Amino acid sequence: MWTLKASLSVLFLLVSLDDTGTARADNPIVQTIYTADPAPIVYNNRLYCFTDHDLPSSTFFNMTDWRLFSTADMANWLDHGTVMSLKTFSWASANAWAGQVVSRNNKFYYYAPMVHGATGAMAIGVGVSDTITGPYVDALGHPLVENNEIDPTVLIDDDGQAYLYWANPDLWYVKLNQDMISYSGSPAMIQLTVAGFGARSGSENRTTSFEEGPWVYKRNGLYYNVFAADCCSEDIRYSTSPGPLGPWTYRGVVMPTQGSSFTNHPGVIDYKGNSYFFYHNGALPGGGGYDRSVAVERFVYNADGSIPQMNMTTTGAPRIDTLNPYQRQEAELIAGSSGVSTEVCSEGGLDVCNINNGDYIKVEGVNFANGAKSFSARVASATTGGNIELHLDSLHGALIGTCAVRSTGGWQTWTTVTCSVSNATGVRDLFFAYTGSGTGFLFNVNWWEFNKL
Ligand code: FUB
Repeated sequence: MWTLKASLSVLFLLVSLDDTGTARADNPIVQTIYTADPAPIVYNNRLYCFTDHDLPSSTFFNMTDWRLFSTADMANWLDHGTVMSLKTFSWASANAWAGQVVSRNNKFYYYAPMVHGATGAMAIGVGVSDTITGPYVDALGHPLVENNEIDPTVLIDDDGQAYLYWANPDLWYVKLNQDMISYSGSPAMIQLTVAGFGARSGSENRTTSFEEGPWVYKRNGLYYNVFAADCCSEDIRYSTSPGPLGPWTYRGVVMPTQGSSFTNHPGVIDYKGNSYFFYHNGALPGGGGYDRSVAVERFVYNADGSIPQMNMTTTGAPRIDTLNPYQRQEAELIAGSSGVSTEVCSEGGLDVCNINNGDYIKVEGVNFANGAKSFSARVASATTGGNIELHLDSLHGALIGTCAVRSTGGWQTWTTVTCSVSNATGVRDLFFAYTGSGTGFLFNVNWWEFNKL
């Protein structure tokens, strides 16, 4: 049962307390908060990744909201903030766990597990939104299904039939109606056999390796179920089938047990001609079993449709596009960072906040082309401010400009500062190094842009 993980996790928590490293690589994809249970979806030529939100120093999966990040280049991730929370569902009381968003009927449906307060059991709710970025509202006012099992995933087949699957310890499915918020027939179990899901080697008393986190999709006529296996620690395995309901054939391990998290959770997607495998681990400082972080690897399917085995890396997926610095960019578009946070901005969207002397943000693949002449940023400060230093290629690389930020009279009192820039040409990684001599936070940043004049 998923409850067993609570006791096993103490070991992982102790290990994670030793993690005092400060390195920020491209994996995990988010450094400002702990994220878990990735659910990628492509919409309008952009890759969105919905995540859970682990709380710092947790001793259980006591999450309260769901987050969204998106990218157009697999390197720079835009923070969209909270898109749904336990407060969205009046009947929910705890455990904002692994969900998935699918698009249909010109709407977006967010299937997510949480505790049904009245029964104390895990139940699956449905959030709905007209836009992918939310906010999502409760589509039903009550759970869609409830049997104390979790981790919903949805497949919409080519014939239009949608299937909701969820799991742990069993694997359930039900046929969703066209409206995506009701179903036909009764929930039924997919039989878990060793031939279908592999033999178990973990500690729990189950026959097959199947544990939780099914991610069901169809590719080139083959149905895939990628899932968290064994417990605990989990690895990631997969099965394939000629149909949405089986018969499933076990195909092997996608990612062995790695990283300082006793759970893992798959999300698989094709984007701009590449295939990506999303997962989570405990790689951020202070990370562990209850403080996880989402990461991604690029992979290539074998000719027979099989998925190659992958390892967790800190380098992540290669960047596949460049960024135009002459268009206004949100400050919360981040490839790597240290120290900073994000918050809701009074001018819309989010801003970057909690900036201290020495903190930084990295943005990758910035295409300066023939050269930038100036830089502008939208900033606010309730203290004496500081400086935004602009460095190329590394945190201490060539300094191309420095923008001074002074007090604006409040953390949400915004003004635009501009400074001159030199020697910024070509495609370069850009580091915003934040400096200042005052104590406490220096300033907030809402957006930035370079100018050719
Ligand atoms: O994040 C809470 C639970 O941990 C998820 O629902 C499972 O898949 C596991 O990752």
